Amino acid sequence: MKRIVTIQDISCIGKCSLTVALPIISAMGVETAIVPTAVLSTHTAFNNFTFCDLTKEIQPISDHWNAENFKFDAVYTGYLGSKEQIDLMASFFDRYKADGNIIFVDPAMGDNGKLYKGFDQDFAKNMAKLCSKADIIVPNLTEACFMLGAEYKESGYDEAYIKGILKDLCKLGCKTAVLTGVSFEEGKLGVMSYNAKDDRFFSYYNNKIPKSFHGTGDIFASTCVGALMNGLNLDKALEISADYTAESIQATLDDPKGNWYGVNFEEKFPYLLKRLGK
Ligand code: PXL
Repeated sequence: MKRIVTIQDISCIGKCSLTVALPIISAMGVETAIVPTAVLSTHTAFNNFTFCDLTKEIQPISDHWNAENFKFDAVYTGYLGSKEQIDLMASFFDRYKADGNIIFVDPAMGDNGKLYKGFDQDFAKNMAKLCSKADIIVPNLTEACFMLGAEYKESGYDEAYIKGILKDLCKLGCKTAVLTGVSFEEGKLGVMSYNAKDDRFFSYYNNKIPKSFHGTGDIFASTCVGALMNGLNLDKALEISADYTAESIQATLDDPKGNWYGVNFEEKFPYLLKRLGK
């Protein structure tokens, strides 16, 4: 069985970060080790959330695992809380990078043109440095623009704008950049990727669901890691991840009791496993 490690916070209620990565990647048949970077009562879209920082645990956990000689087929980072945590992740990558494994960075820090509470431009620049060490990064357009110091366009952009951003992301040093939330056509939304070595773009779209939810970027990224660990190539992994995320959003809208703070991804596990041929 493949083993990955994912490093991000636990938002106890909110269906994001570790509370989606752990169930999704496990359900896909992959051992999922975790390093919780912080415990929050909810994600940061709620008011008055509690926050317990776990930065000081990260290095001791890594040291213990190293002494036990644990290896990982992928190292996947999501929401990180500080520059110090980013620096710790850079060392973590140096220690656990191996031939054939995947360093996967989701620079989760914003959406819709704005950074989440607690982040600033300086944090985005540090995240860009972490991306330089990755095999694959999966920012949305907001995160990409903050990392590059580029102009954010909500809509009305053309393919040249997106291709330029993807190339600039790869110039940071990562091998492949994936941009989520890309739309060139009214009613369509998808992803576009660029592999610098092969100088190759790939894109995939489905129908846009006119409502956005927290945690959907985490669902997309987790599914992508799980699909890659199931032996799919990145193009196929992106298709399945986009479709499963869209299915989960739609299931939430179809549920009269659907929550505002996260999507019904649990309901769509049978769909996800079917897409994997399981
Ligand atoms: O889904 C990204 C995310 C992860 N973790 C925390 C968040 C958010 C988004 O707001 O607040 C704590």
